[in-house]
Amino acid sequence: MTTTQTNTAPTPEQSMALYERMLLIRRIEEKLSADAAAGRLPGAVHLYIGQEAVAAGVCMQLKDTDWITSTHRGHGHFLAKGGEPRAMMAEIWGKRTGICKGMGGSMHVADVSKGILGANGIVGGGFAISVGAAFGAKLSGEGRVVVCFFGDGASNQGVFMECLNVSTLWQLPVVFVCEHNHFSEFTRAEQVTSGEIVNRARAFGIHTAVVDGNDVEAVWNATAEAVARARRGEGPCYIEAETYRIKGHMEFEKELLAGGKYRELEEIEHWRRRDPIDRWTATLLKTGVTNAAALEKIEARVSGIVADAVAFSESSEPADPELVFSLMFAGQRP
Ligand SMILES: Cc1ncc(C[n+]2csc(CCOP(=O)(O)OP(=O)(O)O)c2C)c(N)n1
Repeated sequence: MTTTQTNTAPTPEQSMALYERMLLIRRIEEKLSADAAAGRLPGAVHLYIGQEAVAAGVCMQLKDTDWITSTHRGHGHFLAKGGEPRAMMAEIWGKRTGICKGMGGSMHVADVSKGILGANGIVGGGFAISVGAAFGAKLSGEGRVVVCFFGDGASNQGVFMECLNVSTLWQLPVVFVCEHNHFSEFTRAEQVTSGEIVNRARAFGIHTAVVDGNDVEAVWNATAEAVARARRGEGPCYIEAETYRIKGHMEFEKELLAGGKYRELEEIEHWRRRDPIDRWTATLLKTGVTNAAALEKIEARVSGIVADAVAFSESSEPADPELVFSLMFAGQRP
């Protein structure tokens, strides 16, 4: 493992921004979870609760002009990169004011204007997109960096190796961020993944870092170094963030499993005690960066943003099915 040597600790302002972004992701997803439980939500959602430190710690090191590719578990990446909560909420609810006009839903939230090249229902679908984008970034010479988020399960797709290979060969400005949350759907990582994933990147001589993905400062620091290297033209980096998915693989998991189970409650409780937001709150209070009153204000502000996103979505019209003919068939009726 290569560790960060430079002092990249977040300033008090950055520390509070990291906190607020994580809280926004959490509160929006808690609302989605409640709506799903009440049977109100159209379609499936894969929630990111417990993994917020990865999206926030990585994306808040990026510029608006940098790009990210995301996964089927993409709400956190979208919001952390500056995507609009209103537009995401409306998209998930299938409304025409959604960021993809309600045609994509939860697994396809994208906003190219913010550098969010898209969530993706294809596991491992972001690898080649990010490497292609990084090739474009290198050719344009504007100093743009691309981050590719993926899960431990996705690391078993062959395209991962192809992308490690070509991005190293061509020294592309891409940072591969593996969110090792220990599961692929209902299967434990050790049942489908051999060896350590980081070794796959090491085999190509790529700069690597393995961090506690529930420690937002550790993620932030590792990303600072990876992004700086990529911007300097030193090629790809790989960050592995160990974290845990607190919610099910998807909402409605219980119905799908029909009484079966693939993990113990004790394990979930163990990880709840390592909650990234609680840990960061404790650090901020202990170091005097914040106090209870300031945190309450942030909570109120975030609640307001969530309520506004919900109201916006509720008052929006459903998606226009006719759009299928212009968006999916490029102007031609099949
Ligand atoms: C190419 C492809 N194969 C299989 C699936 C079904 N599938 C959806 S999510 C998932 C697990 C992915 O695990 P991981 O990459 O670790 O992400 P996590 O769900 O843990 O965030 C699978 C197998 C899919 N969507 N796409």
